[in-house]
Amino acid sequence: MNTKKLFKGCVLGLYGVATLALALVVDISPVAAHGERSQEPFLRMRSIQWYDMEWGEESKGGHATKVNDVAIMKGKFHLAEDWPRAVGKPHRAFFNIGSPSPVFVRLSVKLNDVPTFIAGPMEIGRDYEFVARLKARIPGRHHIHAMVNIKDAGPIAGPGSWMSISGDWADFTNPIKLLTGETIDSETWNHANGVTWHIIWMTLGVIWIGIFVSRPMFLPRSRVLLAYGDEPMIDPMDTKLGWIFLILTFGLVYFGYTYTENKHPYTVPIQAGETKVAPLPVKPNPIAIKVTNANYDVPGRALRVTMMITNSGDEAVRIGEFTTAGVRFINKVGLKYLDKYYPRELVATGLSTANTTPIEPGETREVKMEAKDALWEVQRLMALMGDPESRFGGLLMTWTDAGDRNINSIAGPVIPVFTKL
Ligand SMILES: [Cu+2]
Repeated sequence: MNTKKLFKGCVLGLYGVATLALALVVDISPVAAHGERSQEPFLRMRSIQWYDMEWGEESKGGHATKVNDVAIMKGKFHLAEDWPRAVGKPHRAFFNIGSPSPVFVRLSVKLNDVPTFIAGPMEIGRDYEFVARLKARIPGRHHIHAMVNIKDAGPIAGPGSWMSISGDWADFTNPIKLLTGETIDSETWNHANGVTWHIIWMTLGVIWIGIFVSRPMFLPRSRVLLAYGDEPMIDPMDTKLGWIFLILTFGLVYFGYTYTENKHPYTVPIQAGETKVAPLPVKPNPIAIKVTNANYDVPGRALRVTMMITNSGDEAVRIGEFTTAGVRFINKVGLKYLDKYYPRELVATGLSTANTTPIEPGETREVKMEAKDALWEVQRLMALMGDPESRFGGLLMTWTDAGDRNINSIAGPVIPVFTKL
């Protein structure tokens, strides 16, 4: 076994130990993956609302991604108008992928066709489309989420799906062509260098602390300091050692800097600043929705929403889907448009309306919609009943007969109902 293999083995072992430790404290069922359900419902329902998600070829019925091959993950998200007051506004947001350790290498991300590698502002009420190119690195079956990290709010994860990687981790390479023409493998490049510097600085630190631990220990030293001040504490040896360490530290920094400057005369700093991405253009939407009343039937596990829907377009529309927190509640209309590889554990067929006739052009109708499924509890979305601001949110999708889709982000306060109405 060579050192590279040994190192990879050790890292894998560490992941294993960490997972095992987590498994002991968290109740993990096959689809729970890594705790996405513990994120507050208001974060999942009323901040970033995801739709049209795809997780590589596998999510279209294809095969697992081989180590070194690229999987394309894409989708869209809407920043809810009803953004919770308790959540930081997306003034600085960074799109990322949530995965159990670096199983994929994120080669690139495009938001609305703009390459993004720095955080930037996003607009509430608007939509963004992402395309992420992920290079398969560690074999296995991994639960992968799209997510947006928002300053003052933290990471907001989208729905997750399983992505498989086949092959051998030892075969993984990540060659990158530098601007100077040289090609390096970022997986292994300068690995020894990194390890050496860690050892050098850690050794220095350990010796420095060691000196003060042994002559004498912290506690007696602290008591002398408090009683008599620092004068009796410093002997000539301390001063000498202090100088040696000072000169050594500055010498190492200076040597390291000049060596690097000579070896790599052309360097570019890590890019900071901001990526300003324009949101997707607003699609004309003839549907206007006003939520007038909503309640959650606790024993029946159903959200009931009463809303006024106005169709000012020139084609009749039907309600087909209500998506919230990545969970897709669909009826017969929505089923037609449901991509069949969407994670089964996030699809609920319990969407219904009292009146199923299409909403005609020019019509304003009071619609009573019910989204009923045990997923409300399974996904722990009804924990919002315990929030000081019990509001639901989600995307309501309507379709014309021709298959045109309108998306409205709806929200409103929810009142719990503990007995059947
Ligand atoms: Cu997950």
